[in-house]
Amino acid sequence: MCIFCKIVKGKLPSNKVAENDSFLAFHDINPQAPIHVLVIPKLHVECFQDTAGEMMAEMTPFIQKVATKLGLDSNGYRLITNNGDDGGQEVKHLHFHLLGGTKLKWDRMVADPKAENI
Ligand code: DGP
Repeated sequence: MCIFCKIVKGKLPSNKVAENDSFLAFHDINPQAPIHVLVIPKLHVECFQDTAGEMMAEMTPFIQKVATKLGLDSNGYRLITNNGDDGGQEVKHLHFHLLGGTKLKWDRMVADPKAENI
């Protein structure tokens, strides 16, 4: 069972922000911003590429409500999902990073973008 499935089942602790029957939001253990919350489906889905559109249709309003609950809706936030190894996904259970609480920087993704053909 993956780490996030253990959190869903209460076998690992988490600092919960919100949940419903299908989704859970909890604070990231290694925050990269003043507010850094992970939003996950309770059903195990490995990554965004494997995610059904119907799930995203339900997840979108949940994420929006979490952002509002955290007071991020007016000033803005960043929503990221890392997909697969090149995307830097460490936990193979779909999750969206919801980051905010300050003006976020937008740094380069690789050391030399031109050398990487992007
Ligand atoms: P990613 O690299 O996109 O797979 O991000 C995984 C995130 O999950 C990373 O920011 C740290 C967080 N994380 C890993 N293990 C735990 C945990 O046990 N509890 C919590 N709250 N967050 C975790």
